[in-house]
Amino acid sequence: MEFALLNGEIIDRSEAKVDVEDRGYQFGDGVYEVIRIYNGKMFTIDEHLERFVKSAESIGITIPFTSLQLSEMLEELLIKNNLETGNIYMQVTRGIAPRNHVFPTGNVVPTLVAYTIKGVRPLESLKSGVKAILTEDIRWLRCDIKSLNLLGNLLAKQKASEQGCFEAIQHRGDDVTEGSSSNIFIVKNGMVITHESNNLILKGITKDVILELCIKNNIQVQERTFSLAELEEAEEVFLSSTTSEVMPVIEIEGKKIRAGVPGPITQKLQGLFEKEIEKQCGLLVNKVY
Ligand code: PSZ
Repeated sequence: MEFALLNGEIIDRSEAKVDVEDRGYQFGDGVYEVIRIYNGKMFTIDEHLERFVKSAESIGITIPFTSLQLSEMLEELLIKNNLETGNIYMQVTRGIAPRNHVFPTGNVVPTLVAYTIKGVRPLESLKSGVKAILTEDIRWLRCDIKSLNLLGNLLAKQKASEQGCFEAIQHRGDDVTEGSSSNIFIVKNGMVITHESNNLILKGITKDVILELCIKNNIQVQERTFSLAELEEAEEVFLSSTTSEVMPVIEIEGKKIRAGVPGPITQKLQGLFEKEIEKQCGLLVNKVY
């Protein structure tokens, strides 16, 4: 049997149902996290919980559990579901109330759900890289909140998928922001460059791990806005996310980057990232490097 977490209780996954008037269902009025599991252990769990609480607070939702309680419940869920490699999906909504744009008053309790998904590392793509398209970033101006409202992201990803590509790199006019579900990095004159973490992008946890790895390993790094022209002229391009880790981008809009092979700095960071996983979660069986 598979289990899910619903409002603090671990129950049969098939019994975990939400009300039609849950505000997450009707308005996307909630926030979420995806946490990567390697060897049955949660990678960067503190960072994910911190961002979860922060996202919730930023829309006025108070999660009715402490971070410690959350991590203990997730730990129990992992064990009960016997998850070795995969993800935990967790979301909290403002709760169940008669449909009204105005926030409900009174004792409406947030709905908190978590469940697990089995999934291996995308080793083939990590080795050979992926293709991307470009698309105008049509999303709202609070992309720093990990909101359930993902229509802008979905439309971008769908467009990429229809063109046989893995990711859509979004830009606001001339400025590259982020992927539909990833952060974007370029290498220029040996320097790693990625958009600063402000309201226009999600402050990726993988991004922050990569930035720290750069600093510790004397790879020059800059958090700043970069242009479409800089993207086009980049020596290397890669993207990052919880499930994609450090993913080489080898082609954008049909134009190959570096003759279509992952670059040396990207590969170095992939190796360092695997070491970081092993530090937190134990030895990996299948590796890129
Ligand atoms: O399973 C998947 O495809 C996942 S799991 C997490 C993501 C995709 N993406 C998170 C994300 C995002 O949605 C946007 C818009 N920007 C950046 C990221 C990367 O964030 P982290 O590194 O925290 O996963």
